[in-house]
Amino acid sequence: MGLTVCGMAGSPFYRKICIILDEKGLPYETETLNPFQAGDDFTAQNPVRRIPLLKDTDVSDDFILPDSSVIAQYLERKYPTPPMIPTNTADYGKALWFEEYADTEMATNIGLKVFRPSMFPQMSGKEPDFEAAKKTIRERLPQIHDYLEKQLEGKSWLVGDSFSIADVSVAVQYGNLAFTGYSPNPKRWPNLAGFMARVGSKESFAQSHI
Ligand SMILES: N[C@@H](CCC(=O)N[C@@H](CS)C(=O)NCC(=O)O)C(=O)O
Repeated sequence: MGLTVCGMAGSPFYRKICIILDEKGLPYETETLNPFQAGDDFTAQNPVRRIPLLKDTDVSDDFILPDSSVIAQYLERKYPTPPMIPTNTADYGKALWFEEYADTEMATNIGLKVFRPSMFPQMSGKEPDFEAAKKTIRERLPQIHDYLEKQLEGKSWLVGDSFSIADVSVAVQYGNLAFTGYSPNPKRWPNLAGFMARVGSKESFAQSHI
């Protein structure tokens, strides 16, 4: 079996795939790929130049898939057990919704508007824009926390009663938020705090957030 995940640990989308593979107990290699520094061959692998990529040499030496959602569906089809995408139709729909919400609404606000201005400048010796990050934390994130707080009312996991792609997708976005030093106040969002503690106690999540 020859699975390789290409990307960087700072990417929630890259970690999403590593967690899914770990939950499925599948062996895989990782290859560091920095989307901001990669050469022209990266454009050939993924015309939108984003990580992660999955290589699967079981298929062929040049089989490459971009996009974490596509990769997750591919892995689920190829290795259905244990399921990370629910098989029950209603739960399947709900799980894909949470994945979409995390990958777009959460990633735009947390990734682009908090993580990037706080962390990216520091990597190149520049001043971080904490004011921009704080503005998003104050003005945009509470509605995300409120929504998820409600969705988690009386539940351990977002969909059904087991850990799924819905939980992974949401939790990796909060992982990037935690990298900046901010976490939602557990007094105001207790369900969310409990959820993140449960996800954090998973070996697959802890491993990918070292
Ligand atoms: N929808 C894509 C999003 C991937 C994505 O945005 N990756 C970021 C890293 S977290 C990236 O490669 N950014 C490169 C860039 O913006 O140029 C997925 O699910 O894989």
